[in-house]
Amino acid sequence: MTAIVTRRTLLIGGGSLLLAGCDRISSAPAVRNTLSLGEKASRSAQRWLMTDRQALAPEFTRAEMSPIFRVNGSTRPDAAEYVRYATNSFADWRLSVDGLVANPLSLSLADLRAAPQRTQITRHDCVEGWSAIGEWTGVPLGLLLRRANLSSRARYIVFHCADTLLGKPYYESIDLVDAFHPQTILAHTMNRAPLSIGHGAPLRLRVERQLGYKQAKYVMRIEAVESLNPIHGGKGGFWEDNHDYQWYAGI
Ligand SMILES: Nc1nc2c(c(=O)[nH]1)N[C@H]1C(S)=C(S)[C@@H](COP(=O)(O)O)O[C@H]1N2
Ligand SMILES: [Mo]
Repeated sequence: MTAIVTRRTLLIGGGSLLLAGCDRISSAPAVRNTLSLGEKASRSAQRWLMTDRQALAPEFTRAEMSPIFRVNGSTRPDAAEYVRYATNSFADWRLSVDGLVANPLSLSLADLRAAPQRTQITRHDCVEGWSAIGEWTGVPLGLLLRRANLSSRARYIVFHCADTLLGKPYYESIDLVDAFHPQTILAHTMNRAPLSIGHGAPLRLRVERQLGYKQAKYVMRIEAVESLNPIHGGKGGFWEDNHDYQWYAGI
């Protein structure tokens, strides 16, 4: 089940393929006053897309992929457990899916590769001011949550990572709208090769409607929770707790 859905597909009949940076342009009064009827219509379509949490992030072609996709943040976790898994090419590694689920899961990389997959070419935007387009393949998170039989009490999904930054564990969280978004995947493959350690091996989150720091690398455990308050600093993520970054980092 490899599905590549592009924004173009979504917009067939809508007439607009120009989606980037429109807000900035349209806020200038001179420009706003000269918009034609057609442009106004496409602008409202864009606005709808930008506010609709179900909307897809733009997808790109292989020709548009960045020749270099840099690594950022942790690039080689030094926790003993992680080093042991890495030394053995992650053969003994397991992803645990637990918390508010009726059927907790413990999945190997082979299990994850045997599940239905999604491949998407998307743009990663880091708050530090760089972007890169890469191709990601992995398992839709929603599929795992369904298999785990998520409780109706669950409100957030937390990603616990193998690394620490500034001596504190890296973690991230998203709500259920993003968790079940079709482009939210747990990627084990990047640019058609197994995820490298620099980019988060063996498994990382791709939550394409949000900024780079939400894309948790080195995911070891996925926990369904009712509240984020009891977890680490309580704000839902490493950067949210330690640097006042927004929890919802919509692009
Ligand atoms: N576990 C973990 N995940 C992380 C980070 C990190 O330091 N540790 N850095 C984040 C930031 S700020 C960015 S921009 C991206 C970088 O991903 P890349 O190294 O694949 O470019 O990972 C995000 N996920
Ligand atoms: Mo980032």
